[in-house]
Parts: sequence; structure tokens; C-alpha cells
Amino acid sequence: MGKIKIVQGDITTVEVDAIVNAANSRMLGGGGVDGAIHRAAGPELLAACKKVPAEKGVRCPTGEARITEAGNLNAKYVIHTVGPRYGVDEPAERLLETAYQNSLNLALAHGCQSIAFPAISCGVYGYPLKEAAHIAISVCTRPEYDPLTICFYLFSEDMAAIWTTALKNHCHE
Ligand code: AR6
Repeated sequence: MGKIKIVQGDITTVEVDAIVNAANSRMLGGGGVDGAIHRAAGPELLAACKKVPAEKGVRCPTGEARITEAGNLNAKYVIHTVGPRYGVDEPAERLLETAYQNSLNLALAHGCQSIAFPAISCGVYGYPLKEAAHIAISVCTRPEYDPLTICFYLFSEDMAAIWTTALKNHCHE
């Protein structure tokens, strides 16, 4: 298993090769972590997002990921991924899994050694936290991602505890 870290804190302050953004499919910013990342990165990030090809306004379909430069963030790239809206986008579990998987694959393809994730779909998209943590950890511990140092930035102490438990459970499986 590669290195996995769980940190309670603000993902916009982290120094890594790639910061993952929990975006929406239009990729033009929003609330939550998306808004925080765009504010910290500055207007260059929005300009980079606008260059991503769109089909009927959709730059990144649910479960997929796109990579851009990172503006003023302490990162080389922002990887934008779109998690499922819980109870709306189905199959939710598979879509959350592919959101993580496609983000990690893009990081590897761009030579990244370190990547930071927020809790994708766990805010306004309403995914149950324990289930989301289990999916996140199951994907990130796959052997193909061993070359990456993967850091989860969770906003609250409670969420960090849920992720820590999921990682412990996985190690004892
Ligand atoms: N650092 C780390 N985590 C954060 C930060 C931060 N600075 N800010 C919020 N979180 P959400 P979603 C946590 O709602 O559910 C946006 O409007 C937050 O507490 O940001 O995937 C997009 O444009 C929560 O645990 O993302 C989409 O429309 C987690 O990040 C939609 O929200 C994710 O919450 C995506 O919804």
C-alpha cells in the first residue's frame, strides 16, 4: 500500500503536485470546496477551466475527471472531478469510485507523486460519510496507486475520524 495520510484542514493551503476539486459538470466554480479552490487559485483557474472542451455546457460528466493548471495554489495541477449527487445520479457507488479512480489515473499520467483529495460528494451532494470513506479508501489503496502519496483533507474532526476508521478497517480486512 502506498502512503495515505488523513488530515483535518483546508485543502487550499496544501503543497502537493495535484489538488482534487469536487466540481460540478460545468466546471465553472460553485460553492463548498470548489468555491474555496477557485478563490485561492485566482482567476487563472477559471480561465483554464474555460479552455476545457464542453459539450452542451458539460466539461466533465459525473464520475469523470479533467486536469488544468493550478493558478496561485501551491500545486502543479488541479484535477476537477464530479461525484454523484446522492439519490440522483446512479449507480452512486460506481460513480464515486470512478471519480476517485479517474483522478488518480490523471495524476499518474501527468507524473504526479502527491495528490490531495477532499471528501468528494460529501457536502451538498449528500453522500453518506461512512460509505463515501469506504469507497475512497478502497480505490486509493489499490496497488496501481502505490507510487502516489495520497492525502485526504477533511474539513471537520468528525470527518477525519470517519476516514481514519475506514483506513484502519481496510488494513484489517
Ligand atoms: N478544504 C477541505 N474540504 C472542504 C473545504 C476546504 N476548503 N471546503 C469545503 N470542504 P462540497 P460536493 C468539504 O459541497 O458534495 C459545489 O458547489 C465539505 O465540508 O464542496 O462534491 C460544486 O460546484 C465537504 O465535506 O462538494 C458542486 O456543485 C466536502 O468538502 C457541488 O458543490 C465536499 O463538499 C459538489 O458537491
